[in-house]
Amino acid sequence: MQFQGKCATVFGVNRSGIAAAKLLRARGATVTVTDTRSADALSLEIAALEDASKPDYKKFFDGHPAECIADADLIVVSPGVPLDIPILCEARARHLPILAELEVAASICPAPIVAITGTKGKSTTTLLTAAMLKASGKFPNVCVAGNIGVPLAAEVEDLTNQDIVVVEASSFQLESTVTFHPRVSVVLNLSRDHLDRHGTMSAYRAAKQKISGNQTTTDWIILNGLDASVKDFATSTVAKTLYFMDKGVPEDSSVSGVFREGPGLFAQWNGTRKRICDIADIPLRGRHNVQNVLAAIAVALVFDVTETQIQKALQQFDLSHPALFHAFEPVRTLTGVEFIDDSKATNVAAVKAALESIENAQVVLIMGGYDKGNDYAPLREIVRAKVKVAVMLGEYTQQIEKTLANTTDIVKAKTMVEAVQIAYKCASPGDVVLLSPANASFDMYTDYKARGTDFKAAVDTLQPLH
Ligand code: UMA
Repeated sequence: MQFQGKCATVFGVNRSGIAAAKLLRARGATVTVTDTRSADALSLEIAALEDASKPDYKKFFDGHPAECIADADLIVVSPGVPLDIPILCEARARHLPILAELEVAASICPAPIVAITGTKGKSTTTLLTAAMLKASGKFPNVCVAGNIGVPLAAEVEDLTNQDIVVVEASSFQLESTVTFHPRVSVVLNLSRDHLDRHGTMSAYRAAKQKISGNQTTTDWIILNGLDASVKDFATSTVAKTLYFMDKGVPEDSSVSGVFREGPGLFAQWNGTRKRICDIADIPLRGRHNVQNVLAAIAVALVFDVTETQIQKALQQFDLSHPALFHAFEPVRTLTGVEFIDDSKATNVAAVKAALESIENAQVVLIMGGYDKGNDYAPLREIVRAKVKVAVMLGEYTQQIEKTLANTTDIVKAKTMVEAVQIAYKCASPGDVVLLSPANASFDMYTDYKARGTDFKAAVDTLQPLH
């Protein structure tokens, strides 16, 4: 895509908007930025734009006035900016292209892209995939970007065609892509999430499906063969399909992919089957992480990474990456009660996966937060089986309480400290206290990290019970 001489208006002055604005200016565009927040609130972000004080750099804060798109040839949106705000409806009526920061960056990216999406597990799979590609030694630079926290626009100018990019792609980013064309796409799973933004499941699904819309017959799509809602993504792309499945190897030897059988993970490829590694080699807990590893192995096989290199990547996997924090993270064991921080579980599917991962223990579950349009019904059965008490945190938990009624005991807490204290009192030695909220954190916190940090702090203050 050519940006020289174009006028671009960037919506949202945060990580993505700043990176997009800098990239567009470096590529010869005249840039306008706009944000609903005030210039005061954005002082650090405006400083990060670097040359924002130059006279040709237009800036509109405290909202998006009509003027901000008056000269625009194209609009670039940050992921957090909904596409149905009036000014963007106006831009659409004027047939202005509305592009995601990911679209802009990917359109000039010289390196092949592996794009990973799904409702849960994206960040972990992105890191596992990058680790395996690094271990292969085939690429001078394995760049990790996207929803994981680093916009691709901030990285793309440093890449060459010898490198490779692993992008964590969210529905918010994919929604405004047009030419985005990954060499390998991965769809981990799909369940109800972000309906406050997308409105319907079919709109959410359509956004995710854009990951493979431009793929060709020489590209690959990797799909969860046991998730009915993503399995049939194969029918709407011409890319070659690999499946991953964490239960059993398909009888049909013409099905290619990566599978779990007993304690082993196997690849089945062109009619042959080989053992790649064992469950015991996976450095992360939980069934959902077996699925994430299988998906990453499938990508690795596309790039001819060997079993030995995959095993080495798993052995040396860096567990200290911030994206892994608050994701089923063990915090402390006190008087035989284990505390697990899963604050990153902002949807129902993630809570279900966390509960499935806890074996041979009863759970005291802390949940609640900003509801994005969730349906909690899929939790009823597993809550009845595993959760001895559910502690509702915050003021907006009526819907959860209604749906989980008669499955477990429900108690309410106003603060995290109170929730943790109640949970500790309800737990017996051998039980697990799990913060897995099923909701976004914005009712009480700036983000899920702040919520998880608050949980850890509250757990740290607890004293042993005798
Ligand atoms: N804003 C407007 N107008 C609006 C709405 C918002 O101007 O109508 C402004 C806000 O004031 C803010 C900016 O737009 O300044 C929003 O920016 P942003 O939320 O897109 O912030 P970034 O820092 O660019 O973060 C984005 C992703 N954020 C979202 O998708 C909400 C980050 O994903 C991502 O890591 C980052 O780009 C780098 O690629 C976060 C996320 O919550 C982790 N993602 C969701 C998730 O994982 O569930 C999808």
